[in-house]
Amino acid sequence: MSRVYLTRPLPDAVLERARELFDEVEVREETAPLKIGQMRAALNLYDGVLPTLGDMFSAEVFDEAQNPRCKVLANFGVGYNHIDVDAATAAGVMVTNTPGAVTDATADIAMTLILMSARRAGEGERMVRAGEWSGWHPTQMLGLHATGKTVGIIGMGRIGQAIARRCHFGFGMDVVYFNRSAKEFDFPATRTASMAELAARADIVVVAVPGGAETHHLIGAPVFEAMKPTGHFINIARGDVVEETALIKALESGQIAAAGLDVYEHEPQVPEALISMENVTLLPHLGTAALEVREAMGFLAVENLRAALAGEAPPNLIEPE
Ligand code: 8YV
Repeated sequence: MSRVYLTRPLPDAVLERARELFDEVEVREETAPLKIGQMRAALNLYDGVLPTLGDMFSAEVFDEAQNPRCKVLANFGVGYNHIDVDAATAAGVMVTNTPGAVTDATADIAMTLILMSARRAGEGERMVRAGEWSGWHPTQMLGLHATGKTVGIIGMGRIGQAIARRCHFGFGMDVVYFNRSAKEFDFPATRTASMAELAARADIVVVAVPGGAETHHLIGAPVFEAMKPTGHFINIARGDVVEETALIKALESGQIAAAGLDVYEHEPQVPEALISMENVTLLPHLGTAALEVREAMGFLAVENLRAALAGEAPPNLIEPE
């Protein structure tokens, strides 16, 4: 008898699949993150839980849920910085995620932000809606295609590599990157010795590192100080990877030209300072927001759950550090 808890409504096809595989599937209708009491209840009442961004399964939660019934937290998404994997593993709970399903969708959102920021599309759209038609001087835009521009990517995992390919093959951009290890490419890509070196060389700086304690405030004033004054900063990783106050200062002082963000330090709160700046493109964490992508993520999360509950190795088990 397998009891599974989905912490938010998922695509119908995913729910149908879950109901085929598990004896009982309960879906929480609200989309707000779980509260600690609800997390503890989920760990003690269900064999498997599908948490999403915001459901903070911390060591504190596991302390109270001694020897929980739950055997698997099958995370719906690639980022799992909202789950204390060490505490979960110590309590006998496996944690899985959905890496392969999110790569291209998230890289596409990075390109969306790069293009909107470089060509000031958001500002232009607002002008048209306001009945204005501005004679922007072309020098205020950043041409990308075959103009010899350089993209600098901090974090060269699956998503970083997908962004690099789009920039090189799609827009003829040069690629530099900063990563813990060197990566092999079938096109020229230069690994820099530091983020400051990357920032100095890049016209567009993109952050694509995983969230978590190791990358908290990874990007701060030193990176923005090293960037070109014509540079654009793009974040599609996690909001807390960037020290938001330093980014705001860099934008307000003209240290950097613009920013494009899909994630924020305290989502869904977005600082008024960012909202008030015309040269900042703001998206509401659209990373994987597309039906086909969410279905693929959901099927993978359900498969992780099925395998783990059946005593098989789940496709994407996260090992404690
Ligand atoms: C989630 C994300 O996919 O996959 C991730 O880590 O950042 C998000 O796009 C989405 O929020 C569903 O939880």
